[in-house]
Amino acid sequence: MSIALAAEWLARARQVTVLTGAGVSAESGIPTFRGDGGYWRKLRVEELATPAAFTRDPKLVWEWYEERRQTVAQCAPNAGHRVLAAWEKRFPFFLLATQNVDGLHQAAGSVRVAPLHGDLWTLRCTAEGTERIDRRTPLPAIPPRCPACGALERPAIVWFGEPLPKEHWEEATQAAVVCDVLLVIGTSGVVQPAASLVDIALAHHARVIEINLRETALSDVVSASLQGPAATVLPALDRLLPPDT
Ligand code: BJW
Repeated sequence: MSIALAAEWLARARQVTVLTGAGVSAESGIPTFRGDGGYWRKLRVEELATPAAFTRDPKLVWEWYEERRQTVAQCAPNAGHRVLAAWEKRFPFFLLATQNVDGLHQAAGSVRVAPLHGDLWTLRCTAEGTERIDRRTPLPAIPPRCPACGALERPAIVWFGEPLPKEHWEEATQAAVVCDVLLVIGTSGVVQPAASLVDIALAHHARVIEINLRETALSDVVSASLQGPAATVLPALDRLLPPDT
């Protein structure tokens, strides 16, 4: 599928929705979850990002998050993030639903963001459910404790078996229903319900354009697959669009 045709679809679109995954931040230096380098101390994400893993060993789970917080703190948005931030102003309707918790879309200037899986910098009290932002890394103590009540805090991130934040999920599904084009960038498409945005968009006659280094679980159903690094393909697509007026 040619990038020129994808650009043509985008040029005609008024309503654009985007779903991003870890691959969009890979060129900023943040490892993805699956495939090469997808293990941490021989553990898969499915063995760490669960309420049961946290109950069993909160320190271990926090050590994983602490390492990731340290990595992300040293990373900056890349050209892919920047194109998506600019497109927010280009299209009359635009929503960026992201599975990423690194905050790099927001750092690039994106405002119309629906963070589906939470935020790496927000801590939630396991007793009271209150949340606070703490960008210190390393944190003074692992696992951290709630300054108000002393209970254990957890990362405010959606783990397996937990529901997505209702407001953001509803916003994302609505955006998938109404969009002319859904861009699906840097995700393996194996985690639900985020991946189901593709089915929703297709059922409502949108064009779905995938950008990924390789074939994914979604490649067979999307309207177009563009293979290549997001930080290269997104600027290339952008250059093919008519000048923004
Ligand atoms: C590049 C690139 C470059 C690299 N350029 N590309 C239906 C069927 C089966 C199972 C389920 C189902 N519905 C629900 C489930 C269960 C589960 C699930 O999906 N399991 C599957 C693994 C089978 N889902 C859930 O549990 C969800 N909750 C839920 O459904 O709740 C229901 C409920 C309702 C009411 C009450 C209670 C419950 C929650 C899912 C939460 C996922 N959270 C995680 C962990 C967070 C940890 C953290 O961030 O700290 O979020 S999992 C992990 O995967 C993370 C990611 O956001 C998510 C997606 O991964 P992503 O982004 O796709 O990354 P990768 O690594 O998989 O792929 C990277 C891609 O980039 C690759 O394709 C590369 O090729 C590509 N790439 N470099 C372009 N430069």
